[in-house]
Amino acid sequence: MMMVTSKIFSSLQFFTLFYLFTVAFASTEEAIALLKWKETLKNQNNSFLASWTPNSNACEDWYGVVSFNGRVNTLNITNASVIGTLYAFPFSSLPFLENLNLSNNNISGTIPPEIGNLTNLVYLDLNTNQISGTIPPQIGSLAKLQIIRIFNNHLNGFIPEEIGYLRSLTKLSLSINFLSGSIPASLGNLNNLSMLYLYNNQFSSSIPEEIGYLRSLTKLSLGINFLSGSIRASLGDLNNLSSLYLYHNQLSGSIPEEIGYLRSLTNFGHWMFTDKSQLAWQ
Ligand SMILES: *[C@@H]1O[C@H](CO)[C@@H](O)[C@H](O)[C@H]1NC(C)=O
Ligand SMILES: *[C@@H]1O[C@H](CO)[C@@H](O)[C@H](O)[C@H]1NC(C)=O
Ligand SMILES: *[C@@H]1O[C@H](CO)[C@@H](O)[C@H](O)[C@H]1NC(C)=O
Ligand SMILES: *[C@@H]1O[C@H](CO)[C@@H](O)[C@H](O)[C@H]1NC(C)=O
Ligand SMILES: *[C@@H]1O[C@H](CO)[C@@H](O)[C@H](O)[C@H]1NC(C)=O
Ligand SMILES: *[C@@H]1O[C@H](CO)[C@@H](O)[C@H](O)[C@H]1NC(C)=O
Ligand SMILES: *[C@@H]1O[C@H](CO)[C@@H](O)[C@H](O)[C@H]1NC(C)=O
Ligand SMILES: CC(=O)N[C@H]1CO[C@H](CO)[C@@H](O)[C@@H]1O
Repeated sequence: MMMVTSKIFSSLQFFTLFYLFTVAFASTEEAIALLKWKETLKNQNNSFLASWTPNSNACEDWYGVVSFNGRVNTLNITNASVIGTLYAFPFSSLPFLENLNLSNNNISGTIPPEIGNLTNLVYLDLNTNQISGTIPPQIGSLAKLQIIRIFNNHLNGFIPEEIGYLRSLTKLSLSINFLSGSIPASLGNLNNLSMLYLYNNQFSSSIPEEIGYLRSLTKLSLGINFLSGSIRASLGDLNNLSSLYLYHNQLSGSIPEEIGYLRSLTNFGHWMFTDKSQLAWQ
């Protein structure tokens, strides 16, 4: 009896120690990886990131870092004068990251394909930086993503069709970039998408019929592109649409009768829309 009890006790002790060790070890590994990224920034003396030092506790003391159970959950480093790239960002070392917000900084270079390793990511916000290149198709691995905001950068190339795998997406904002090609039909898979902002890019071809499958859409902004063809009657199926902006494209024909049936539609801008304040929609 004694022996059994002490055996149970020691294995409990072992697991407790093992647990504490792995938790401590994991967060140390995450902190080291983040410090390596900080070392690549052009302005390492950035006063916002002054708290990021090897001798402090990343979970408790670091600016913009929120941790749960010793693992980094949120990196909220917006408008913090960060000048650098994402090439050394520790995408593979932050398996529990849910919220990555690096908006309003000066991050340049491309988005590495390793972004696909952040498999628990829910919010991705890189808006208002100097990011160039294409959107890596690996983004399609991030099945939990609900919000993507990469507006106001220098992205080019096509939107990868893999975007259609992101079934949890509610908001996609890629406005004010140099994205081109046609709008992918795979977007039509995103049943929960309620806001789609693609204005001010270089998209061409016609608006895919599949956009009409997005029954959760409330806001659709495709203005300032090179979209051609006629306005799809399928847009008339979007019962919850409250705003539709198509102005400044090369669309032809008249507004389909079906769009007139949209009960929720209160804002409709077509060729002549000029209210610049609406461009702030992101
Ligand atoms: C950071 O370092 C740069 C030179 O590397 C210097 O010009 C700048 O004034 C420094 N900024 C601060 C806040 O110390
Ligand atoms: C992110 O940081 C900004 C600026 O410090 C702050 O205003 C905002 O509340 C933070 N958001 C979250 C989710 O922590
Ligand atoms: C960024 O911070 C500056 C002050 O450092 C402030 O004036 C500006 O409004 C902020 N911008 C955003 C988008 O939060
Ligand atoms: C971003 O940083 C680069 C390199 O330091 C600099 O040349 C550029 O002017 C910065 N751009 C903005 C918008 O701050
Ligand atoms: C990122 O941070 C900015 C500033 O705090 C905030 O306005 C924005 O909503 C955040 N993005 C996400 C996806 O939470
Ligand atoms: C879509 O939204 C509904 C209602 O908010 C939610 O229950 C469901 O899990 C969402 N689907 C996905 C794939 O996230
Ligand atoms: C449309 O809006 C109504 C009322 O807000 C909501 O109950 C319904 O779930 C929405 N439909 C879709 C497909 O999102
Ligand atoms: C562990 C893991 O998933 N690593 C992947 C990170 O991303 C690169 C680029 O897509 C892949 O090659 C790795 O396999």
